[in-house]
This record gives sequence, structure tokens and C-alpha cells, in this order.
Amino acid sequence: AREGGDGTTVLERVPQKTEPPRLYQVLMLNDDFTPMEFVVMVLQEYFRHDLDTATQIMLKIHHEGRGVCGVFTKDVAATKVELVLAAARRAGHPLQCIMEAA
Ligand code: NFA
Repeated sequence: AREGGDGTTVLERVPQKTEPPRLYQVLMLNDDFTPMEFVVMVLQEYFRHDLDTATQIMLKIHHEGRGVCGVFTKDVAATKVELVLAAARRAGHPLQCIMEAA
């Protein structure tokens, strides 16, 4: 806002130069030991997928080696990775979960 010279106030639009936040994919990697049911549970509990979608993602990981669980801002993605790894270790499974710039 600036003074108009005649006692009025002039409001001007300032160009917004903030970029949208970078996004990160959270992926899980296949292994030979983690039970399919555990992976499906993780996809439902931590990524809010329904049973059908979680099963499809799990099978994609199983067959292709990796699959996207979701796409998030950096802090949220990092937290998801930590939560998944903690749950897997707690359950005694070697499941791997990583994040990659989208
Ligand atoms: N490959 C695992 C099995 O046959 C299942 C699995 C799927 C593990 C996706 C990790 C990720 N029990």
C-alpha cells in the first residue's frame, strides 16, 4: 500500500515469486521376506489407500521391484519413510521404503 498523493491509499498487487513446494515420491521396494499382508496393511494405515488399491500397489512392487505409495512434500515424505521403516523393524520385516524427488 502507498499514499496516492491526494490523501488516498493505493493498493497494488505485488508479483508473488514463491515457487510451489517440490514433491517427493515415497516408494517401497520388493524383498523375498516381508509378507504381502503386511505391505497391504502399511499401504492402508500409513498412506490411506483402500484395500483394493493397496493390494494393486503391493502386487506392482512384488512384480516390478518397486512402486509408488504416494507423493508428498519433503517433510511429509520423510516422515512417512520413517514411520514405515519403524513399523517394519518393529514387526521384524526387512521392508525398504525410500523417497525420490518427483
Ligand atoms: N515379495 C514379498 C513376498 O512374496 C511381498 C512383498 C511385496 C514384499 C511388496 C515387499 C514389497 N512375500
